[in-house]
Amino acid sequence: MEERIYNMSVRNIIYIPDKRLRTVAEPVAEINKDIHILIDDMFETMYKALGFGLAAPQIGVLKRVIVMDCSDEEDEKQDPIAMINPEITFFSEEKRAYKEGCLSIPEILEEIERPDNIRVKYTNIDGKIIEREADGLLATCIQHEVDHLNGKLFIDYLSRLKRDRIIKKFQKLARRRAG
Ligand code: GNR
Ligand code: NI
Repeated sequence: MEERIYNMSVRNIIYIPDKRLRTVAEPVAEINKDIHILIDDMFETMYKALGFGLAAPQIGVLKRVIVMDCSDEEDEKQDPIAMINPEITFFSEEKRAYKEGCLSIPEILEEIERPDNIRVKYTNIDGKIIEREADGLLATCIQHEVDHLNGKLFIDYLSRLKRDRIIKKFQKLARRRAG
């Protein structure tokens, strides 16, 4: 087996209204070196941006891959989790609200209510199928990231008025960037 050393790189995060954030991502068919490089780069990008999670479409890669680290600053250790082809197999009736943000919608924070407890099935970086439970912030993060793979964003849970205001603001910013 070929082993090569490479440097992880921070990739560019894309913002709304980029259409790639509204596209359903493709399942990963084979876990190969390209997927490992993608995941390493996603962690590097997420940690640099100080996010709790990142989905591949946010760096313009339309594949069903997400990374997360919901450990808080007081935790001694990091808790990096990568999921390939994640599927949520159970949602609790009980809900919980968190102030959510998204690296693709900078500086917008809104309280969003979601199921508090979930089960998620996914393939890990070693190609093993894992099924686990999650609650609290991790459950929220997994739901937020899986939504990205389906072209869904947290602002879709807001009232239409609020959502349209946010979209307009970012359309204006994009026009200004394009000159
Ligand atoms: O950094 C992020 N914070 C966050 C806060 C509450 C619920 C979900 C998240 S995920 C987000 C990073 C991001 O945009 N992931 O897609
Ligand atoms: Ni996000």
